[in-house]
Amino acid sequence: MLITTRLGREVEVNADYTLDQNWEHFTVEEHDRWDRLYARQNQILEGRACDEFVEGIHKLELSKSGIPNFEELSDRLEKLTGWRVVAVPDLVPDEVFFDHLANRRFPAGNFIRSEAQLDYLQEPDVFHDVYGHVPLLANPVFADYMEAYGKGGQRAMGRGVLTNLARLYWYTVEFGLIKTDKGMRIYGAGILSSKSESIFCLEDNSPHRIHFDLERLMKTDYRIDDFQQTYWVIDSFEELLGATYQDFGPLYDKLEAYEGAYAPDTILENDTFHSEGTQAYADAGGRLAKEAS
Ligand code: HBI
Ligand code: FE
Repeated sequence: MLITTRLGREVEVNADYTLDQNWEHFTVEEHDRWDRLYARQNQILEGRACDEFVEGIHKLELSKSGIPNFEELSDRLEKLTGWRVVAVPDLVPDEVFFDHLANRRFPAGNFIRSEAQLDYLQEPDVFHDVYGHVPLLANPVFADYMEAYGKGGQRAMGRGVLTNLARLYWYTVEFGLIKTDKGMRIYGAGILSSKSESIFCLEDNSPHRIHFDLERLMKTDYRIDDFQQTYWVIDSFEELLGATYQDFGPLYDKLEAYEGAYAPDTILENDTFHSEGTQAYADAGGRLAKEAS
């Protein structure tokens, strides 16, 4: 079927919004851009990314040799956890996205960011999706969490609480931090694929770092246009999976009855802080202020 993507491109896709990766269509410049992003991020993430991510990079042989061929990558990933990577144009509708995850298929954008957007873009491109998300899918516990999220998403849509579940995805899969023996580490793909946020989320005094609390997090708005004002911290992927292996029914009842949301920088009496932020970065106007200066 013919669709118009969120970026305004007309593309022919299958009923599940996938398309042939058509690996040959990437240019030499695009493969080179991947290589530079890959080298830059690997260096930045030393001592910042969690061990599970680094292990995934090695196990999947995600190396500096151009944009990965999804078939080859999927064959390696499938042997580890049963997941495959499929190509999609860019953002796909929620129900399509959940159906893929529930069936252990990770949809990855079939384009790479432009030179002008090397560090920041809102649409998920192949570098964000493959470098950021796929390594952790080689971890069995995280792989189960992602499948559970897909199944949860299908139920959440039926209950009218999709906004709440999307916050769970955002604050964990995209922007999560994990406390390890070696210190605070990154596991969220939105951070792992961004040079500046990889440093900001760990080293800046501005953001709050609060211990993971499912209900609290599901009531908290997030930002899509700038660094997060709050990062949620887990102790282990088992903690994350454990929190989602429960009947969400009673939780959804509460959330349905709850009007409104907490602002991204809210702090509450019952929050467990890893560090309370100054919010200086956001208060000064964030990215826009930085770009103007
Ligand atoms: N589509 N390709 C793609 N990637 C995403 O991360 C994505 C999506 N569609 C919907 C979506 N994410 C989120 O809105 C859900 O987590 C709620
Ligand atoms: Fe993502």
